[in-house]
Amino acid sequence: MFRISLDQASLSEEQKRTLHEMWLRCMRRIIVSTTLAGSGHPGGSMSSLHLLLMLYSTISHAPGDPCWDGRDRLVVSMGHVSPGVYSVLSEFGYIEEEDFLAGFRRAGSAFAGHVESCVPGVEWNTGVLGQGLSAGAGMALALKLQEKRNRVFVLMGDGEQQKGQISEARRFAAKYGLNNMACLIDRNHLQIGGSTNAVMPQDVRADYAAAHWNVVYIEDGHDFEQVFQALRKVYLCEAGDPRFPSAIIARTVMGKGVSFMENKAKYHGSVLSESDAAKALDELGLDNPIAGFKQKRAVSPKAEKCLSRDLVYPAQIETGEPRTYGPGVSTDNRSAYGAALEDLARLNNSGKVPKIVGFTCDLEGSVKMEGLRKVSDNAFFECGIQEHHTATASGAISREGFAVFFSTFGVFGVTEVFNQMRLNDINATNLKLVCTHLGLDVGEDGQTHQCIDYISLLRNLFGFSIFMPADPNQTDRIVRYIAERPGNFFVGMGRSKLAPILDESGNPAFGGDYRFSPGRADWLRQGADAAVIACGAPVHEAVKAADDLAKIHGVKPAVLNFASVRPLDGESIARAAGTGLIVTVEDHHADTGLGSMVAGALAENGRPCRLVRLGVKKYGFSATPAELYSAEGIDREGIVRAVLQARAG
Ligand SMILES: Cc1ncc(C[n+]2csc(CCOP(=O)(O)OP(=O)(O)O)c2C)c(N)n1
Repeated sequence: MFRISLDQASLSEEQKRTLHEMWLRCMRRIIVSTTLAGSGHPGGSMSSLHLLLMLYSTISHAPGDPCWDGRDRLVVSMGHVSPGVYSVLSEFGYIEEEDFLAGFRRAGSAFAGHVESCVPGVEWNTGVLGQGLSAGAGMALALKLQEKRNRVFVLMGDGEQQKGQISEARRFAAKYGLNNMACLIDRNHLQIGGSTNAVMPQDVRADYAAAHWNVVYIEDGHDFEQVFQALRKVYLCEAGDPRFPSAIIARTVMGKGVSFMENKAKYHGSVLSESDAAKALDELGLDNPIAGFKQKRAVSPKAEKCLSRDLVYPAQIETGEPRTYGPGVSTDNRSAYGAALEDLARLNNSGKVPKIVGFTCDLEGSVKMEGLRKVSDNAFFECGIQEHHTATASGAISREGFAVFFSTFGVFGVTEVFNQMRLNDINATNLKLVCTHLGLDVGEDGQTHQCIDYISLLRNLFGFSIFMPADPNQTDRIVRYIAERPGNFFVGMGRSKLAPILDESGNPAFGGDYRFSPGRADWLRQGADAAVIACGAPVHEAVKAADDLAKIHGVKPAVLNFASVRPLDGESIARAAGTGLIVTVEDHHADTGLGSMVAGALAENGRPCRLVRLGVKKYGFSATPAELYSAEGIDREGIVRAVLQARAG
């Protein structure tokens, strides 16, 4: 494999010649792939090509073992330059050129329009601009914690610099001294809408310098020697203050190498016609393989060898003995979460490298992460009011061998950062997103803080389990359960103090030997006259309502706690339908949460049953949770009323 050491003072003539030949072959691939596909992004692929080639020539990597532990990480944040990335990966032997050219942007092929990590050599799926620097920061933090010497590089566009998340990532990387990372910016001064200055003026160099990054500017990002010298400067810690990360800003030209494409914003996302592609290839002195490949593309793409990544997760997480909160104890779920997290940190973070890692955004006390911080300060990251960055960075580090908890309020950890969570999910992260202050249970902070869309949003993410513990005992057990498992988990809770839920004999329903089991509802009360299905804080109201209905009205409903919202317990729903009446209760938008899931399950299974869905039907007031629950009819009285009315017809 072609490799250049950053210890050498400058590039040899032979290396320059080789690099030029590589560049020509990659230019051919970029032109041919995009013209064959009839879509794609040739302009940025060409402007960043010298940067990519020099990166792959100098970083530590092993094409035969793309997930090699000792590799440097390269995140291509501007995922639209996939033709350039795949071209360079062909050059370095990660993939076969022919598979890429025949399969680019086709169903069944791994070579998607924006880079995906099923292609060997691609570290992180991107395409949603502005998230790559955060992902790189998460990886760099992981390497620091593990005391590894590998480095992280992030390639970004200059239009992309307009995203606010990048400022968040810059500050985070500086705060935590991530001098093992560097970014490279393809400064071609163009984006889709034209000049970057006209679209949104920005002083990229000043922005990085102001955040304490070392800035290296390259006058000509198409001069391999200049790119090499910039990387060398960073490598030798000569770029500035060695405690901080570095930014290499390279002046480049959109469409570089084809005279009639250069400096034209149009070629950001327009491809050459076949005749223009022929002209471009001719200008570069290259052969034209388009006709031959057209035939190859007439048949279905070969099933691509997709990279299956080894799961990197702590081999063994000690979960300890669950805590039981007895009948007399009243505490909030978030305190039970904090106590369980502290236990986990105590049990797992005494070695050189912590296993349990926590992130929050200026809400440490409210989300009860103080215990984790006190036990292992090195594993707790205060990220400031920078939720977008934190969502991505915590996702990225969760793929590097840590059990990662990100906690904030629901409106900030779900609603605010939905797209970051979506990209995490696409990247198969192992994040434990534990959100507090859900729903009307937030109370007087009012409607901006009352998150009522957590289920509806998270249901869209195929990989997220959704757990809503009913009380402190169940919270404790769910937190221990998720700690030892890879995958994405959401655990949601309100704000109020809750007494432990008691079973029909008066014992804590989720204390002692109870073990949480996803996809299994808890039948808290048995009854044949109706079934009340609830999750989260309203479970308490449902239990009280059932007791009232039995005592006062002689109606005996079953009560089911759906702590596992996803996976959903379809069997229990079918059984509950046997009562003829299901009432769902949730502190969530009434149309889009648990009730809608139950409705779907009933319809799909053809179960005839009356269904009443109680939930939030408007943005809430600034009032006590009790007042708010009463206003929406999701309190004890509201549930009693709903059951009696539905039974009366
Ligand atoms: C968050 C987000 N917003 C919008 C887009 C659509 N988009 C794709 S590329 C692009 C312009 C990027 O400009 P630049 O970073 O300069 O890349 P270049 O044009 O140089 O390839 C936009 C707006 C996106 N992918 N992500």
